[in-house]
Formats: sequence, C-alpha cells, structure tokens
Amino acid sequence: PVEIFRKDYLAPANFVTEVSMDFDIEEGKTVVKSDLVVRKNADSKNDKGDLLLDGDSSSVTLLSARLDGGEPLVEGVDYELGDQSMVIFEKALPKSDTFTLSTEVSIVPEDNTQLSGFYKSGPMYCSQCEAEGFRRITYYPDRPDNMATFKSVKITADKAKYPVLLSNGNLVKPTEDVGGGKHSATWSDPFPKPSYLFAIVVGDLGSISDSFTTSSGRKVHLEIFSEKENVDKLDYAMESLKNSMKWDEDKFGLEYDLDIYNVVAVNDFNMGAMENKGLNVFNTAYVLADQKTASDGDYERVEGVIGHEYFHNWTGNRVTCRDWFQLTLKEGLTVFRDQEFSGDLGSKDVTRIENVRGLRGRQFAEDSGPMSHPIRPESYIAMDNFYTATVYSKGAEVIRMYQTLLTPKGFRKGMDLYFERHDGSAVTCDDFRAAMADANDVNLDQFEKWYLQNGTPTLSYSSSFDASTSTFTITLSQSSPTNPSNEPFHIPVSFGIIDSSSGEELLPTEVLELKEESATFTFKLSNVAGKPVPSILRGFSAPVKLINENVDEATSQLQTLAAYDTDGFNRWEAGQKIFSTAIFAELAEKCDSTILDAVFATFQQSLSSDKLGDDSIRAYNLMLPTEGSLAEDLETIEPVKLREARGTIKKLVAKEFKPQFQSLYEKLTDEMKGVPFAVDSMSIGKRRLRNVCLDFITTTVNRSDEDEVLANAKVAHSHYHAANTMTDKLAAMSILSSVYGCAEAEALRDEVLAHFFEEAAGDALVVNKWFSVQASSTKPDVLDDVKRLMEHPEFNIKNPNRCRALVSVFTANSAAFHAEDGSGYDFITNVINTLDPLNPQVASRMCGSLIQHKRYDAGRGKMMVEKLKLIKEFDGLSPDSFEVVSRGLK
Ligand code: HT7
Ligand code: ZN
Repeated sequence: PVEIFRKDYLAPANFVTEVSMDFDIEEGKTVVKSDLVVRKNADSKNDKGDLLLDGDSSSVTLLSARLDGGEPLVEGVDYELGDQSMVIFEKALPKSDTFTLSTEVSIVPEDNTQLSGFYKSGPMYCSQCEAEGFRRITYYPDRPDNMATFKSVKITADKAKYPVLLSNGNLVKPTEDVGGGKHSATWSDPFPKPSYLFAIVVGDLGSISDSFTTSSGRKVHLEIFSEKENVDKLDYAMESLKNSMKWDEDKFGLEYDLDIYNVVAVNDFNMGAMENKGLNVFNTAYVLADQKTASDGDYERVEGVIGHEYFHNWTGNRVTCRDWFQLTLKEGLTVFRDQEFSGDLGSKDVTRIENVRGLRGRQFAEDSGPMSHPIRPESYIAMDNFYTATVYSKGAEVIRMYQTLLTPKGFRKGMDLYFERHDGSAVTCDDFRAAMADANDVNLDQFEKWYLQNGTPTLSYSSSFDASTSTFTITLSQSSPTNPSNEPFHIPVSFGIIDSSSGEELLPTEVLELKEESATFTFKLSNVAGKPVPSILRGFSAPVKLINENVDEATSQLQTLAAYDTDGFNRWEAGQKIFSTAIFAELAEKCDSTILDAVFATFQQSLSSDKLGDDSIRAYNLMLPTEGSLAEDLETIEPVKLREARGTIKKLVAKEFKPQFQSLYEKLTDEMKGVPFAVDSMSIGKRRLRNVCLDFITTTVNRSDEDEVLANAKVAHSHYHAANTMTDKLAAMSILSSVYGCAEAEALRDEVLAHFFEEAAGDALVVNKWFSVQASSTKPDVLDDVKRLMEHPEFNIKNPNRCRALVSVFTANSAAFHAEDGSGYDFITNVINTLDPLNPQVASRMCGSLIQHKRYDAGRGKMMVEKLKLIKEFDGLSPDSFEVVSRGLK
C-alpha cells in the first residue's frame, strides 16, 4: 500500500471541466459512458503533461477510450492501465488546450459489497463517492481540486423495477420511455463540483415532498425518498430540513442555490449520510423516525445529521477542499455548524454537554493512541480511515475556538470573507484561517498549531486570593504529555469567578488568551464574602484536559461550582469531576468519607432542587461519568476493575437516595400521564430524567440477594410494558438485558427481549436496537450471546448498521470485550477475517478496537498485539485494515 503525504501536493497537469455521463443499468451489468472536456493546466508544476485518471480496476472494466471522437486508443501505445489508474500519455493527447476524452466502461453494482462507488442496496441502486468512490464508477481525476460541471447525466433502467431515476442538480429531461421496458431521465447540475459529490439513485421508492421559499423568494422543491414501507417515517426529517434551511439563512445569510433538494434513505451505508449536491444520500438510521421506532436520541441524530448534510451545501460543496488532508476544512466547520443549530433549536447547555461527552469518549482516546493525528493529517494510506473523531469533533472544537477568540460577530465576519474569497473553489485550512484573521484584523499565525500538532494538551491552573488587596491571581500553564515536542497552542480560556459563600458571580465570563507555556492574570475583586473560586474553561472553550493544581482545595471548589456556577456546562462538569474523583479513589482502594460526602451532597442538591437547569440538565447532573471518559484519565486501563469501581459508587448513591429517586420517578410519571407524545426539550428532559431515576432505582446493591434482583427486574419490566415511547422501552430493556442469577428475573428479561423483537416485526432499525442492547449487557456470558446472535437469521455481516449494532457495540462493552482470557480479542479477529474482504471500510474500524494495547495492562496488551500481528498476515488484507493495524503495531 502507498502512503500519501500532505507536503507532496501538486496541482494536476490537466483539469476536467465539463462532464456528460450515460448510465445504462441492466441486472448484473451497468455500462457507463463518459465524455470529459479536459483543459490543460498552464500553471501546472508537473513536469509531465500526461492525463492522469483514477480508476479501480477491481470494479471498472474499460471497454473503450477515444480522444476528440477519434479512433479507439490503444493500450500500451496511447495509455497504460494500472490497478488504480489510467495514464494517457502526453504524446497521445491533442495539441489543443482543451479536448474531449470519451470512455466506456462496465461495472457490476450487484457485486459491490464495499458500498463505495455504485452499488445495490435492497431494491435500489445508489452511489457513494466520497472519498474515492467515483473511481469505482469510471476513469476520472478523482481528486477534490478537480471541479467540473456535470452538464448531463442520463440514466436508463427498467421502468417497472426502477421507476425513480435521480442524480444531482435539476431534472432537464423528465423520464421518458426508450423501448424494451426501459425508461430514461437526464439531470444537469449547474454548479461545478468535485467527483466525490456526484450521486445517482435508481429504485422503486416512495417519497414525501414539500417546499421552502428562500429569503430571496425562490421556491425550492424538497423531496425525501425511502423504501415504500418507510414513507410514514420521513416527516421529522422534512421538518428538520426546513429548519436547517431557515437557520442557515438567519445565522449565516446562506441561501440554498438549486431548485430541487432531494434526500434518499438507504439501508446499506458505510457512514451516516452524504452531502452530494442536491441529492443527499442517508443511512436510514439518520432519516427515519416515528414514535414507535425512534428514541429521543434517534430524533436528535436525525435533526443533527439532516442539518449537517444541508450545511455542507456551503461549507463543503460551494467551497470545497483542495485535497483530502484538508478534510476538516469542511467537516470540522460543518460539525460546528450542526452543533450550533442543534443548540439553537434545543438547549445550548444540553447540546454542549452531549458534544463534549462524545469528544471525550472517542476523540480523546483516539488522540492518545497510535491513530493519533492532527486535525489536518500529514499522511494517509486509505483516506477513508481519516473520517475520524479528530477530524470531525476536534475539528469542530478548533472552529469553536475561532468563535470564542473573535466573538460570534467576528466569526461571522470571517465566514463572510471566506465565502466572498473562495465561493466556487477548492481551498485549504490556511485559507480559512486567513479569512478569519483578515476579517478581524488579528494575527492567527500561532493558531495553526492546532492544525499541525496532535495530542490533547493539558491545561493546569493554580490560583490565590490576597484578601488585603482583594486581588485574585491565576496562573495558567499548558503542556502536551503525549507529545512533549509540541510547541505552545493559542488557547482561549473562558473564565469567571464565583464566591464560595454567597454563590455570587464575582467576575463574569472573560476570555483569557494563553499563548505561552505559562501566563499569570490578576483581577481586582469586590464584594467578596467567602473564597473566590475560579471557573475555568467555561463552555469547554478548548479541547484540553484541565488540572487544578490547588489539590487541597479542589473538592471544595468543585462543590461551589456544582452549586453556583452561572455557566451550565461548568456546573455539570464540576459534578462529574467530583464523581470521577470518588471512582478513582475507589479504584485505588482509597475512597474516604470526604469525597463520598461531596458525591452525596452533589446528588442531594440535584435531586432536591430543580433550579440548577431543566430536566435534561438535571438528568446529566445525576449521571456518573461513562467508563470511556474515566478510562481517558487512567495511565493503565483495567476495564473490569474500572467497571467494578464505578459500580460501587453507583450502588452507594442508589442506596443512599433510593427514596428520592423513587419519588422523583413517581412525580415525573404523574406529570407525563396523558400528555401526548412530543419531541421537544421539555418532553425529552422528562423522559431522560425519569430514566435516570429508573436506572438508580433498579441498581442491584447485593447481586447475591435474589429477592432484590427480582424486585428490580420487576420494576424495569413494568416500565417496559407501560412505555409508549422507544426511549422508555430501551431504558427498561437495557436494564433487563443485564439481569442474571435469578431464574424468575431472567424469565422477565427473556420475555421483554422476545416481545421487543416480535413487535419490531422486521423493522431494520428496531431490530438493530435489539442486537445492540444484548451486545452491551453486563452479563458475564455476554460474548456467548453475541456469538449466538451472529448466527441469528436476522444478522447480516454485509449490512454495516447490523454489523455495528452487534459487533462494534460489543467491542465498546469494555469489561466484556477486554475479558482477561482474551476471548473478546479472538472474537473480533475472526470477524475482521470475514469482513475485511467484503467491506474494508467497516473492517478497518473494527481493527481500531485492538490498537490501544499500550493503554492496557501487560497481559491484555500482549494478547492485542498478537492479534494485530495475525491480522497483518491475513491474505489480501485491505489497505484500510493494513493501515490501522500497522499503526497499531508501531
Ligand atoms: N462527508 C460524508 C463522508 C462520507 C463518507 C466517507 C467515507 C466513506 C463513506 C462515506 N459516506 C459519507 C459524511 C459527512 O460528514 O457529511
Ligand atoms: Zn460532513
């Protein structure tokens, strides 16, 4: 496999500027004809003028190639074909500056299990071209800096089987019969685009349609397609789409540009969705939703992903990436935009807490392991491996830092200048940074470090207060423990001060800019009643790990912040830190009454007062940190012990507050009675809070007490059967899925699992939940269940959603996956062996479960390394898996 480096970027010697394509689809064979208008690049620094086309020979068979309508080109004389390329020699090219290359190729979408290029998903054909799928459809300069107008895309297929024929842009020739039971339609996209934004969908689909009138008065036709049985689950996506269009106009002054916006839901899809120009393709999991089948989390994701793909129309499509190293230019920025959208439509604090939980759970881990890379990577083998939490989530944090440094108004000025300068072109992260700097007349040179350096920096602080002069002093220091050679970052630190006794805010939020290794800031305070407590990194203003060097005061400071901080995020954060301190103390067998008292006081406060935020915030305040985020703060992870320690603290809380949890549960149950189903912040908050109560109420304090196990199972069982939402059903079913050791309780568990499966009636997304819940069980024999489920008739390794629902969810079930006997590692190695030849993109992500070996104890680490070595020797291992495994072994 070949490694590609950012430093080697060269503009091509030739650009394709205009494209006409013709797809003739027959069962088992699709013929693709392309006419490419090519323009020689006068500015090219390439010493050779050959026309370089990408093409994956495992997918595309070349039938013919001609230049300017002449005789067929001859292999070996005019061109040569490689595994991944076609090179037309400079000497064979016409002398004129522009010419036309016509090719004819055949492909077999029915055999395409990689789900990259043109493939079949159930009753429909669809495409996925990002990052490098277009080369699996035809020969083409498949690189994002080649922007071309796709003037005409003609699709011909069987009329009865495939009534719907879609591509990007506008329908210029509506469907017409062409004989032989076939029909055809022609699409044209007026906006130049790179090949990765090309799309084609052909199928027997149902749809819903609506319209949106833009701020300048243009009416846009909106249509969302899915398999016919799912059409009644598309309304929420349509609402979300209209909300997204309005939000982008209001917030950024960005209007939609085509007359049509089509979205198609597809069952087999490697990622979440794809922003193809005017024709988004979505994984069904991020578009279908109704009361019966979708949880609140699903609704939230539909809204977020619909927004995300829509926002790409400007950040990604109108202005795209020069090369794939710049991926965060569009992804970080678009994630930031979708986060802001969700925050504006729902609750800012809740959205922020959820986003940071996600970042810490996934990105921090990635950044401390062998796949660690800057948000703008320096090299790759398989680009698909770099659609990572770092590029996306940390990339979004980097964009958020621009906004924090420049203020929302300054950020908007930067965005306006970015579009003014670069609309219609393929640019770099440096261009974005320059627009932000120039629009605000500031120097952002040092800010580039966020693009150049990897690893999560540590931000330490120590503070003191001189009562005689009423001066508060805070010293901030940064370091990069995982990357000691890193130079200082430019870090915006949102900062405020709270009085420990009055609870008043002594200093409202200010943004401190830390550019050096260390800096000291002083503040004159007035009206100080108790001790001034610093509230640092409000709203999580930078993707760093925060350390308080005033160790003795740390817990009491956290208690002040948990009770009084005006920043919702930091109030939550303070509670989380108190809880993790207790869990780590328990892990080290040093848990004492001081820290436990702080844990109890924090719970007491959240349970007794509804003043600290809405129900969702209260729910998050009552949740212990996840095993994943706790693991991030450990030198060596011992997953079984970590689960036990967290479990111990949870049991103590459950025991201490059982009556309060019970009465809050009942109060919420009463409040929710008879209220019609809604997906608004208030209803979501009530469900979230009630399910947190349920979780504590059903926490078994003594596992060997069968009566207790049974009593708790009965509570979950009734919750399940009384539930009228997927959220409540899932909450109860996941509690029950971990029940064991009492035959009667196990019978309740099995009854609910069977009921859920039956009620799903084959609905793919609901069945996925059924698989996931079982794969995340804390039962000691969960791996046996998972293996049994792999043999279930509904399991299909070729479907990425199903595969992730069972296999990836199991690998995230840390204590089980990292079982001491290595059984989890055996299991995943076998799955990778089967999956890699079928779908390398999904397989390589599974390899990721073995690469963090240095973070685990020696026994586990050794077994993981052995498995990586074994996988590396698999016959015909894909470049995708090879890259992850090789990095894991470095
Ligand atoms: N821009 C989209 C990326 C994507 C993708 C990448 C690799 C392989 C398959 C893929 N499907 C979609 C998704 C997004 O960020 O909007
Ligand atoms: Zn995206």
